[in-house]
Amino acid sequence: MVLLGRNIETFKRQLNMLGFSYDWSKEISTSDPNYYKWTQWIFKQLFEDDLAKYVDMPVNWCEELGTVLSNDEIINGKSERGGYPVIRKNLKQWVIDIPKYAEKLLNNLDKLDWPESTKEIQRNWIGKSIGANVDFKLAGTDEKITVFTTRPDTLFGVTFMVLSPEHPIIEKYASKITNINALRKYREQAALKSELERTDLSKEKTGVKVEGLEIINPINEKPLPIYIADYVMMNYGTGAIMAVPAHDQRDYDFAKKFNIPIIQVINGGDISKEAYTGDGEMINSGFLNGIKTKKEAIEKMVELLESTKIGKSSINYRLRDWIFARQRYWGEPVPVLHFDDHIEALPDDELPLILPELDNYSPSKKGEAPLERATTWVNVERNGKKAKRETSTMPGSAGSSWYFLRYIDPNNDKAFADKKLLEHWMPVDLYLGGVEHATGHLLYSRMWTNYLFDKGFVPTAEPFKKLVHQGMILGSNGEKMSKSRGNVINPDDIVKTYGADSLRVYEMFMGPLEDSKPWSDSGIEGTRRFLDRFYRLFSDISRISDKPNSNLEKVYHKTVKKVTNDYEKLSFNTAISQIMIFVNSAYKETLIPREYAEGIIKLFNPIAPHITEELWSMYGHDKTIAYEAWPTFDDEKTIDSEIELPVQINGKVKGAIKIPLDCDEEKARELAHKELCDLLDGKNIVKEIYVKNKIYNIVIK
Ligand code: ANZ
Repeated sequence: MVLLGRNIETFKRQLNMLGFSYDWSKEISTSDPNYYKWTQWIFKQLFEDDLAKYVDMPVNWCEELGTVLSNDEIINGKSERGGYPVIRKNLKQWVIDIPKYAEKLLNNLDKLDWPESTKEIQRNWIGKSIGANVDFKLAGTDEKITVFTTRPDTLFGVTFMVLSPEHPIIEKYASKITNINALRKYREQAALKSELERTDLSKEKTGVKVEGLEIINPINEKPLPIYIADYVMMNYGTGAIMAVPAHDQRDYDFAKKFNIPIIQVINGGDISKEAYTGDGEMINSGFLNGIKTKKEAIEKMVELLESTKIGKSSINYRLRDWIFARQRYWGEPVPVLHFDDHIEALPDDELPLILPELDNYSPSKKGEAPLERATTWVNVERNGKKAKRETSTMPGSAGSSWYFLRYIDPNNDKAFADKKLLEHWMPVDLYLGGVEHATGHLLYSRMWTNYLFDKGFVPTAEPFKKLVHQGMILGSNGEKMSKSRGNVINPDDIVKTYGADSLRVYEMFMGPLEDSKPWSDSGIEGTRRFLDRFYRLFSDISRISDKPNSNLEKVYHKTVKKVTNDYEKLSFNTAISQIMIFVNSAYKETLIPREYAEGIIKLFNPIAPHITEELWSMYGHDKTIAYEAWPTFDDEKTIDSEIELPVQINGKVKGAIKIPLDCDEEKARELAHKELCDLLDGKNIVKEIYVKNKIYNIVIK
């Protein structure tokens, strides 16, 4: 906690040093009991609505870190932190049923002013898939194995079934299976693989035939073999698939390897080489034969499946339960009690449930939560019944899923935020953050807000109306800044050498906000030189006059217009360029009207607050610029009366002429011919095209 406090102090000191005007009276900390009381309270609502559940499920387990990880904390099968191996393992876990919100999260995306690419990432992550569940009979039994398929139209092409190695049918029929040991061994091996490794399309297919069991294809009563293979996941669909090697590449690869027949049911492609996944006429498919589109064939088949009760249409989402527990000390305690036969949430008056102090905060290698050591805290009695507190804690994404609501009313001890205030402030108008949050924080906080909206606790379903991803400032070597790479720029050093405004202006001037761009020492030096030039110009009071200056009129109005519009678009680099243009023009003049000087100082204030405030006070003002009205411009005065018109010969630019705006054709021709008289001398002009204010083109033979 001491370390955390010191970190916060450093961050605050640096933010203040850089002149950010945060309202510190609204400061919150997700690790503060006054804050996490409400994280626990929201969890409690989710628990009581059956959206927070305690389930036995396969999880991503990282032995090295001694904890469970969520899918977005795993990169290429390794833990995001530290790069340690991650395996699948069954554990009792707290999860949030985010799939229940899949449809809402998907549909609401259309209403959001977010980068299209980020919406697409979320759509893919949610992964809605429309298909059918089809029941296959286990031969010689009453058992049914249900598969999920997006292609019920291919049912006549099924030549085997594949079960996930963890499918419960294996153990249920262990006594009938003659190679059960081989199956168990294969299952153990599969557990060592990450989901990504298992589903990688290009990997060599592996599997084992289930000897002793057979499945019946319900459409033609044909008996078919069953296999287990790790490319079928237990936690998607039903954990079992009908394999159609002719039209699914994974099944094709598998069938080739295990010498299983391949039956083509859609005409097209070359089945001797690879699966055919395109559209075509149905063949070898009984009543479907002759149908030419996938859509129609699926409809017909689903109709039959439903009327004969063999199957029914079904929707699946890739989105998984949000694993909501970590075997860590530093996290919000989960506010529940485990009794022998049930789980109960703590009553509201026992919130916040505060973390007990421990001698040793580190996780144990066996994956036991550190809180297991707090035996007096863990073991409690209620109405004479023994109960145990939950010892795993919430993940970091818990507190961050609703903090924007608490900013509105950070000290409220009756509710997480006052309803009237929520109505006034929500949704967040503009949210700035990295794209790496697309499938984590940005989905979790959407789910919590949608849920709180459904409960009537917040006025909007969606938390963030507009989203912008800022690019990263990279080290000067173009790599991500990190201690280990030795390319970190410390703001303290920069402020000491160049000043806070130099850092602010430089970062805004480096390029478009959304782009990642490398730090450059010469860049910050150049920025500092510009600030000196700006300061010299406007601090020379003898230059500031009450007389108008028609030479600066246009560039001033243009600057106010452009900077104002650019700020709205978050296009800070182009706004700064325009201010530079004004400064260059102003240096050419002996006198600058006070109105213009003050206007430019105000325009630059959001980016360079320190020097602009100082100049402002030099001009005799005693209140800060924050209380001033924003400068205005006159559109009429921004219009150029003279423009530069390119002149072309046969479509190639050969010169340019200065002409009045909206110049008539006759005058334009005269000037264009004069400009290019050498090139036109003795040439046969066949045509001339004048596009007003755009171009003058001469066609010669
Ligand atoms: C037969 C079939 C024929 C399939 C065909 C595809 C093409 P999406 O679109 O991602 O939802 N599948 C179903 N459950 C699975 C599981 N637990 N693990 C691995 N694969 C699974 O994919 C759905 C398709 O993926 C399903 O449709 C099923 O294969 C497979 F020409 O069924 B299909």
